[in-house]
Amino acid sequence: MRQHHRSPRLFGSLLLVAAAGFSSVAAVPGGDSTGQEAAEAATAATPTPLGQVVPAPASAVPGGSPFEINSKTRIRVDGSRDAQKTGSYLAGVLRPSTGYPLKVTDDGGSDGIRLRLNSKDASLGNEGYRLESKRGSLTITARKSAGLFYGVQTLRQQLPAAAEQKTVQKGPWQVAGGTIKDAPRYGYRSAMLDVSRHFFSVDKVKRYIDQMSLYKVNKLHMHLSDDQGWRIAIDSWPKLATYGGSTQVGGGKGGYYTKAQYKDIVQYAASRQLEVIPEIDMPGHTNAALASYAELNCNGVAPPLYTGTEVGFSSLCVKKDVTYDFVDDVIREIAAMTPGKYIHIGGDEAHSTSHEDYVAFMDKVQPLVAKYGKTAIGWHQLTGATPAKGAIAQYWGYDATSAAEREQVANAAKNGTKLVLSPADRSYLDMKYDKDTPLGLAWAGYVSTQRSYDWDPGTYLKGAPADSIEGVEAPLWSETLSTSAHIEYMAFPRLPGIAELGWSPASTHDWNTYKVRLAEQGPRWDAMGIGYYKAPDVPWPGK
Ligand code: TNX
Repeated sequence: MRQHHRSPRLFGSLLLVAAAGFSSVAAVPGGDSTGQEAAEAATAATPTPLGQVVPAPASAVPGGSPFEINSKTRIRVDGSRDAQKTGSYLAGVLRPSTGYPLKVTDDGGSDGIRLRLNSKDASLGNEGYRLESKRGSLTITARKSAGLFYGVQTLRQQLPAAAEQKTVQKGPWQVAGGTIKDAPRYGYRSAMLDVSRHFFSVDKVKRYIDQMSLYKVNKLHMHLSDDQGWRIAIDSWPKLATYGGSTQVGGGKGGYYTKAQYKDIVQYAASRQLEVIPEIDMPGHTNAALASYAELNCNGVAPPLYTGTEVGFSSLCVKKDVTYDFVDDVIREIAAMTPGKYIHIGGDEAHSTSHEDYVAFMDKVQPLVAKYGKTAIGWHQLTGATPAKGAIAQYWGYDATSAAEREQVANAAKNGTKLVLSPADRSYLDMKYDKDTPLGLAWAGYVSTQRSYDWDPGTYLKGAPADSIEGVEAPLWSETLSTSAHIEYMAFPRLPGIAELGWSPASTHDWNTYKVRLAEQGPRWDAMGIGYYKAPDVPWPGK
C-alpha cells in the first residue's frame, strides 16, 4: 500500500476540489425555499470531503457524484458470515438516526451499500480496504473481515455527524464521491485500560471498546492485576479474585471478572476486531496476590490489602518454587481464555526485587508463556533481563529517561526484540493535559493534544531499527479515574491521535491538517454521548 502515499499538500488540494464540487449538487429539500434557506441547506448538505477522517487514509482520490443513503437503500453483503455481521453492525449504527429500514441482504444487486470480501488486491493485507463512493452505490471491498470493518468506520465518518445520533435526524445522508484505498502502517495499534487501580464493569469496558474501534485500534491491553486489585477469576487460586479483588484505590469495593464475563469481553472485543492482551504484572506490582496467599511471600506472611498509589514495594518471592507453580497456573488459565497471540507479563518497577532475582524470574517465567502457546510482552525493563526469542518490549520511557536506559532498549531492538512504543509523555492518557486538568497524574509532565500526536514512532527511539517497531499503545492508568466519564475525558481527544500514528502513513503526519480532522470528531462525540475534553489546541466547530 506504500505506493499510494501522496504528499499532504496534494491531498489537501484534492479535498478542496471535492468540497467545491459537491456544494453545487447538494440537494435542496422542498421546492420553494428562500435563497438563504437554500444556501443553508446546501451548506448542511455538503458532504464531508473524501478522506477527511481519523486516522487519515493511505490514499483518497475524490471525484464524481456523491452517494446518498435513502429510505430504499439496502446493505448488500456477499454470502460470507463476516460480511453479514459487519452489515448488521452498520445497519445497527444507521437505522436509529436515518429512520430507514436498511435491510441487510445477500440477494445480489449492484446498488446501495455493498460489503464484499472478494478483493484480490494483495496490497490491502489483512486490515486494508477499498471504498468506492458514487451515485447509486458505495462499495467496500477487503480481503479479511477486519478490512471490511475498518471500511465501515471510514464510511461512518464520511457521513454527517447526525448519523451517530440515537433518534431520527434529518438527512440528507451523503458520502462524497471518489475512492479511498487504505491499509495500516503498523499491525499493533493498542489501547490499555488499567482495571486494577479502579475496577471497571464489563459494560464500561465494552463502551470503551466501541470508542477505540472507531479509530481502528486493534488491541485492547487489559492491566488485570496490580498492588491494588486482582481482577480475573483463577480457579486454582480462587482467593486472588475474591479477596485480592475486593478493594481498589481509595478503598472502594473493587471487583473482578468471572471467567464468563472475561470471555464475554474477549468476544465483544473480537466483534470490533480487537485482540485482548491480558496483563498479569510480575514480579512487582503484586500486593493483591501477596495479600491473598501467604505462601507467595518470602517471609510467609500475607500483607494487608493496599489502597494507596505508591509503587515499587511488592515482589513475588523469586526463590520459592511455589511462585512458579502459581505463575504456571495463572498463565495456563489465562492462556485458555485468550484467542490472541500475546500475554503481557508486566515486569515494570520491580524496585524491591534485586536485579539478579529479576533476571532469574524472567528466565523462568518467559518459557511458561511459550509453554501455553503465547508470546510474551513485557514493559521495557524486560530488556534489562534476557528477552526470550520473539518477545516484545513495551517502551514507556519519556524525555527524562536516561540515555543508558534508552540505549538498553535500542540495543535489544537491534538484537531482534520487537518494540511497542507508549512513551509516557506522549501516549499516556492518564497524564494531565495541563495544570488545570482535574483528573490524572503529571509525573511525565503535561501532555497536550498536540504533544501526544506530534512524534513519529518510526524514528522516536534513537538506535532502534525502524522495522523493530511493531506499533504503538495508548495506556490509561486509573489511579485517579473510576467512571466512563473519566475515561472519556482523558482519552478524547488524545486517543485518536495515537491511533492515527499507528494507522496512517508517516507522509500524512501534520498537526495543522490533523487538528482540523480531529475537530470534526467533536460533533460525532456529542452525538454519541462521549464526554471529551475541549482541548484549546483543537479548532472545534463553532468555537
Ligand atoms: C507507571 S507505566 C506505571 C504504572 C502507573 C503509571 C501511572 C508502568 C509500566 N508503570 O504502574 O500506574 O505510571 O501513570
